[in-house]
Amino acid sequence: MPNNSSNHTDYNATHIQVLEGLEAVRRRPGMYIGTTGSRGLHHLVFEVVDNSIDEVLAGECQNIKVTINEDNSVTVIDDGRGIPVENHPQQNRPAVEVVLTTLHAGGKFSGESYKVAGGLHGVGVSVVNALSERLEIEVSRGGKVYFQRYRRGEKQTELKPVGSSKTTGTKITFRPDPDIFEKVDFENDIIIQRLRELAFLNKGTRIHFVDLRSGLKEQFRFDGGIVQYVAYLNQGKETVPKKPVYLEREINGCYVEIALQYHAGYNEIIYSYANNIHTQEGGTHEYGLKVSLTRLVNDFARKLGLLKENQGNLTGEDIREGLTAVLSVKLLDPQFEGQTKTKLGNPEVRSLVDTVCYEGLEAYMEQNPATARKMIEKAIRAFRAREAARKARELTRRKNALEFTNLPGKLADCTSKDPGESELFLVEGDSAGGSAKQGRDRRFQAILPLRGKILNVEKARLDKILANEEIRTMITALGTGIGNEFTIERTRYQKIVIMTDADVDGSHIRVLLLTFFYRFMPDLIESGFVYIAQPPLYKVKKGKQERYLYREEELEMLFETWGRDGIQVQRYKGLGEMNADQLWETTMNPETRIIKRVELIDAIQANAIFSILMGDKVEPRRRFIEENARLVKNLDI
Ligand code: 0RA
Repeated sequence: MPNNSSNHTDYNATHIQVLEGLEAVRRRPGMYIGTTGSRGLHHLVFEVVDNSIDEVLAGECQNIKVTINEDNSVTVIDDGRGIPVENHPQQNRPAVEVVLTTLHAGGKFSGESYKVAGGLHGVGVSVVNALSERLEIEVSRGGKVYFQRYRRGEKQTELKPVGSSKTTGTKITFRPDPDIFEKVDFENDIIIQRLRELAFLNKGTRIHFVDLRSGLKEQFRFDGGIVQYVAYLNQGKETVPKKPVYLEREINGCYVEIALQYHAGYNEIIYSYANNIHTQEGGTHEYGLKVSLTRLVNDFARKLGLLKENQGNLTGEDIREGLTAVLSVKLLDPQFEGQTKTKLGNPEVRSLVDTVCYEGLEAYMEQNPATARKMIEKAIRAFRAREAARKARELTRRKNALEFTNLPGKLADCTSKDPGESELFLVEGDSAGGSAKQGRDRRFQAILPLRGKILNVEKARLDKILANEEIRTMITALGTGIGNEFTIERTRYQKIVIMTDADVDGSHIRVLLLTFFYRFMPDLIESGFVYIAQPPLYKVKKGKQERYLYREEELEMLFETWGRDGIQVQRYKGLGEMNADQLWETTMNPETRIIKRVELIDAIQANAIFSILMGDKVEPRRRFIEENARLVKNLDI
């Protein structure tokens, strides 16, 4: 944490510049706070808190407390230096009064310390004052407590000492003006979220929140700062490394912090900040991070021999797959650009962040070679999957272009063209496929047989599988396209039912198909379009009575109620053992069947299992299959 307290001695009333009055703010509030809706309302709180955070950045404040009072007024207390109370030399009135009644007089002195300036906030507490029906300020400074009250930006009392104090700090209570704002009810979620973020970004700062309307209380203090932020974002996920990498350096007055960690998933999260403002549009700092990360991972991959000379570089996208990173820079004169003024423009910051990231991460990787290897291998897997998806896309596209008939011959399509009622059964094996074709209701049920052997998960990689005829046929049958071009609206079926045998091969095919959907068509799963058929395990007969059993326990229960005498039990090993009528009755008829909708969690689990089954090492795979034979088999039950 930078501490600039050594050079704040002349940081007093004389520095406060006087610009203009507050009527303009009340006339055109949107100009200053964006909207007079909920966003603008909450902006008032953040404006005051940001001023306290400026004291934190100056190394002068450790505690902030935000209270929503019962009347929807808000109190912000900090233990900073306190707004100066001495007379302002040109204006001959207390500096605090100047701060509260003059635009841009919040003490944004150049070259003194890091400030939240120019971005979303930084319009000054005077704007809050102008837009508040009532504002009260209490300053503890120089052994005394001072008090003053305002109404709609106009002072009601002179600044007066009202007591003594051994500490310093500022307490501001304001009630937003109902004449200005559409609604004056604060939402504690919005406030809590920002306070948590500020606590992460300013390590060691204690931030209290109290909502006196509901009694809700929160307290944030993260001594680990953005390391804890990344851990928070990755909570519940499997990660590499276990603890996020943390890099911190101050170069030429610019303080840079980076925390990063990979998780087992695929999405990329990079949150970047400049002077505590979330730079949603990125900017030079974020660019510097991305560029250096790409360069370093490639350099290191070559050094370790994980990328051969004749192989091309990993792309930034590959390297950032599954990455969670927080980047925070603090600098004296941040320039915010872009549509929403949330893009950092300072050109010098790019190479500073690049240096901090490259040198820091290089040292980290040298000290932690096993972790480095895992991180790089993840990028290489991403690279392969991306390549495979591209090839599969090209293949299906080319195929469609060449063949006049769009739909594959193996598909027995349904007559309905309404995706809402159409079902596609992906059936393991040609013989079961044949029964399913005979047994189905062809009006709305389509059948695509997939040959089991070709899809043996243990023998083929996902990229090979994508080149596989059957899988490409499936992609064409679905009609959605794949990867970036995937369009859920084009799906020809809103129920896609995986129908496989209840044995190990069947479970492997399910794992493969689920992994495939998860990686290349996740929307299909999120939309709830993917299902698993549940064929029965047994058929039992006693005299003329017949029943199908779908779970192992049901057999036990049956023996208990029916006894064992004269009972014939037929165990189904595969779908192929059922004739067309039986298959229809037990597994396909919407009136009588059981099908399980695939949840995202099932797919994530399948994907994890797939990775192990697919792993290069034979031993862990064998061990996994042995230990998890039941799990693999019951993955979707
Ligand atoms: C101007 C100058 C100084 C501090 C502040 C403003 C200040 C403003 C706010 C708003 C909320 N809490 C605040 N705390 C401080 C510098 C004071 C000095 O040099 O002692």
